[in-house]
Amino acid sequence: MPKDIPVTKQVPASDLTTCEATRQMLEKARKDGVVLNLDRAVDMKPCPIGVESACCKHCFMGPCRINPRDPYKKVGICGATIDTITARNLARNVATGSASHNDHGQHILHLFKGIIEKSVTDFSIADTRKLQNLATELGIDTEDRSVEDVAKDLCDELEKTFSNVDGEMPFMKRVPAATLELWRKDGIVPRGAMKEVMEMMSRTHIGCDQDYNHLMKQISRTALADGWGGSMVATELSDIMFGTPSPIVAEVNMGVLKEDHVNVIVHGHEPAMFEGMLAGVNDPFFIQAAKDKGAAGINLVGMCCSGAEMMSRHGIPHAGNFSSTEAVLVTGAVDAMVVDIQCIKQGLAQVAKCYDTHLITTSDRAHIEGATHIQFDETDPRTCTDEVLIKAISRFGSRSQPIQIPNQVQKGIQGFSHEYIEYMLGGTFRGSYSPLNDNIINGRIRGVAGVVGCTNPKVKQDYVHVELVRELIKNDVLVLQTGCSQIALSKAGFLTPEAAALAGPGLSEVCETVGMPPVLGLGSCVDNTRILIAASAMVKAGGLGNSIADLPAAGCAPEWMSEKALAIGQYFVSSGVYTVFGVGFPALSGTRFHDLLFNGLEQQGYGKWGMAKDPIEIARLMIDHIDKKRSQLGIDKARERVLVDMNDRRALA
Ligand code: NFS
Ligand code: SF4
Repeated sequence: MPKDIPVTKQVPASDLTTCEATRQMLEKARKDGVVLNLDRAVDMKPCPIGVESACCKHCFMGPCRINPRDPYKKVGICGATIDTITARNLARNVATGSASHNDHGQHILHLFKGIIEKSVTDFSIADTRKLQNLATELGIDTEDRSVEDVAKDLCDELEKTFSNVDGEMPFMKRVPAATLELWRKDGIVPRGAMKEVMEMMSRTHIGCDQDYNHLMKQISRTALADGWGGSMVATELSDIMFGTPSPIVAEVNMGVLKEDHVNVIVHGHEPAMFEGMLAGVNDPFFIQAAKDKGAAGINLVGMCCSGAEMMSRHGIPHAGNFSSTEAVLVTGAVDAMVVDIQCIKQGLAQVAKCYDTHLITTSDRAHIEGATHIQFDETDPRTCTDEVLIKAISRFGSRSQPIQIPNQVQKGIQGFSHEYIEYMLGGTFRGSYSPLNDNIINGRIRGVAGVVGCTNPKVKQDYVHVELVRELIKNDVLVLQTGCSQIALSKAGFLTPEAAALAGPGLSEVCETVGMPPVLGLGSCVDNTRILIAASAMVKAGGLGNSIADLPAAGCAPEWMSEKALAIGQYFVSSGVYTVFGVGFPALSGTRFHDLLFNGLEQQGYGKWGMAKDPIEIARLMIDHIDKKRSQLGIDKARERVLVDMNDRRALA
């Protein structure tokens, strides 16, 4: 086994993660002489100026560094102030995040087009009802027309999400009127995603846009082009092609690996290759081939976001979130890990080599040195997926590594799409958010929180996610989840109806009546758009104000790390949601730009940013905001009554 580079200092594994399976694998890796991301993070000393975003590398006169303790004393060589420098840095982060989601969305649209044009024959349209509904919503005529004709028009309409250079993106039709009005007034309605990202990059070139207030507008527009643009296209079309999720039981954590099976992990973000793999592993030819090598079968497992999607749609087991992707290979039980795009650590190549696992890249946008590349082509998916299976089965037949699979595994209910939530609350014929609004107005539910995003080895894995959500539901806040956060809470057992016992009296009463968990898993990070749609539906259902900014709601990415997370955070803020980030925030506090993000935007009618590291403190910020919105709506008294009721009832009992 090749030895990895040694780390200079080591801390107890239990200080780095609260995930028991990951802890065990980290310890095994250390014994094996293999260095994982969690240990590399201990070894890395981030630059203190960079962490505050107080440096600029936008031209080669610099890099220019500003003293974080006295940020207005000096400017860059070109004269750029700390506000310009931080705004430009955030702008480029948001542009990258938005580009990632829009690239994904455009790919999904391309696949959809391939199905309509019949160049793609291995995939089809699974949810024609959703297709019709979406087309109607976007003003496309559906009456007496074939599915193909409607789909073709829908395709042309959604194409504008990416290619428009003026006008408004198609999904602006979904935005509550008052929210859209504000965007129009401020000139931040997104036109087309390619236009917004390109303009963001050009405006942040040296000597271009150097007014942080003006830059802020394009930051918002670029982020909105993600949430109400490419991400929303990705979610909606993925549902139409692969099925709209509804509740399904799935198993989560490394215990889903099976020693006597060929284990194939798919880790990434685009559902097409994973769907292709699913077809491949069900092929009797490969099942027999696996049996011929002595395996009991083929075990297909997901990780990260496409894993979260496959879990939501098909109940495919999920092995863990971002910080566990290297650790899972330490089990020795993974015969192949197949990846596509985003959040695939380059470090996987070295760990895979140490444990004789096939690491296979499949996207022409993401090769990794040391991995095997097998191109996935949606017009011919089996060429790729068959080759992956051949490699995995043959690796099973010649396994040389000792196998150690942590026995952690947790069942949970996944797959709460916006459509299902509407149906669950209102029933088939009058699906509606009114019952949710009613329960918020009468105070049983205090408010709604979106808790989403990554894990980041700067903080103990899963700890902030779990303790934050525990505190929120205890205080009657209904939690909606996506991405790696959802996996953290799934592992901790919160996505079960029994978790209602951990909720406050009002929320647990609602959960018991409806039969739902207090924490609803909505899918991948791209599926954060389901939260936007739910928020819009809440506004439209009435009684909670006119815009998203009026809702008693808040968002959080407690262990964020990616630029996508910044784009998501910004589109929530620009849509009207108070959004708290844990870990830290790349803007120097005490500067005017920081004040704009954390204060000024709210005064302009938007949401705003918040930051805190401690989960209880984050919960406090979110709950205070929810209570502030309740009192602005005049519904704070109702909640006081509910609580008195509960106390009275307890006193009687
Ligand atoms: Ni979201 Fe998914 Fe996870 Fe973070 Fe990465 S996998 S898209 S970016 S790390 S939640
Ligand atoms: Fe320095 Fe200005 Fe160049 Fe940035 S753009 S590196 S602040 S001179």
